[in-house]
Amino acid sequence: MASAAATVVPSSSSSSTKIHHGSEITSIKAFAESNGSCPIPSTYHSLTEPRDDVADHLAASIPVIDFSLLTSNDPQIHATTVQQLANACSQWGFFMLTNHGISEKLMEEVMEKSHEFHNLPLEEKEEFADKGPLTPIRHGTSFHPEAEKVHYWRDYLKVMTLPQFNFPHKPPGYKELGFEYSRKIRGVARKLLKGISESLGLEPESIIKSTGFDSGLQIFAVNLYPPCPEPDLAVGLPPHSDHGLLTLLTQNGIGGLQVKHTGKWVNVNPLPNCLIVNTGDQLEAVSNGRYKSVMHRAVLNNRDTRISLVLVNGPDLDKEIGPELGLLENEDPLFKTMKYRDYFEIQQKTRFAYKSGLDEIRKCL
Ligand SMILES: O=C(O)CCC(=O)C(=O)O
Repeated sequence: MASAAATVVPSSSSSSTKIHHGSEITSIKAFAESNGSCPIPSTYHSLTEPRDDVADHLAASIPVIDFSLLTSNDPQIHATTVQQLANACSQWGFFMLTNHGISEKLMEEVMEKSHEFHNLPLEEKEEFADKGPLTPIRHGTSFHPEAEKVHYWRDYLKVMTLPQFNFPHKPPGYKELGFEYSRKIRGVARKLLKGISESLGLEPESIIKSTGFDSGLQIFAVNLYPPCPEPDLAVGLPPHSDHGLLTLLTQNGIGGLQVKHTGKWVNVNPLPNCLIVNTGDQLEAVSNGRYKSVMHRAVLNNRDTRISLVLVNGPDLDKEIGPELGLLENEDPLFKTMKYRDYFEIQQKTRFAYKSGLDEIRKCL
């Protein structure tokens, strides 16, 4: 199908001057609403591997971890669940977490307010325009439009919610809900990290202490993927891994997340009210490669707006992170030790370059 040029300004949009900045589209939501079912700009032809080339028979094998069993006082139940966690992290780097204790009501309310945020007029969101990776609150589109060859069909809000809490002051009530959700997610991530430490044969608090987790980073991302008239050409987010220790994700009931497993893409069909968890680059480094930071991507559809809430939980930005010493008694370190802040910067640059930031700290043995 023929494609429109990126510079086409949609005629039906009352705020068309805001949708574009120079030749760049500054909101894919606003653009999609005005573009209707017309062909998408060729600069959005960002899908490199077919979206339908998925191994659907593997979808039902995505591990499920019951959080209430992991935190059980019964030592046998706890130990069995720690073993399940070990298998999930080593074989998939990805699992669904049920019975996590965060209420469905809170999750729905945060989702609703997140949608309201993205629905604010563009002028209202201008004050949050992205000014760089460690800016506390940033709103933008794609990933880094000025630096990209191709763009991604996504608008985002990214907020640094830890170590200090930041959040947009609108729409009313969003900040309070964001705070509650951020802290609840952090609590779940902390308990998961204890289980993961144990699953590696370490003391439960080992990773929390060595990574400075209690003064660590949390980034709260709200991704919005509008319906795309040509979902076989564009992608919401290309294959990438996450920079932190653990990412906890939920979505608004619309599918699109795919995870790479044994070289194949697998659709993630979440169980009701679960959290989707993936291990990040820092956990791969800390575990000395036992728990791989898994590649995932977001594909699109032509009917529904998809929203995902993605909370990346990382170490203290000023902490030197490397393989846990307790794991190095009988093996060499596979990764160099590096400050998380420095790693984060490298990772942001290499993120979508079809290689992992981990390649930069992998040791050549
Ligand atoms: O929206 C999704 O399902 C994936 C989001 C993601 O991978 C990210 O924000 O890094």
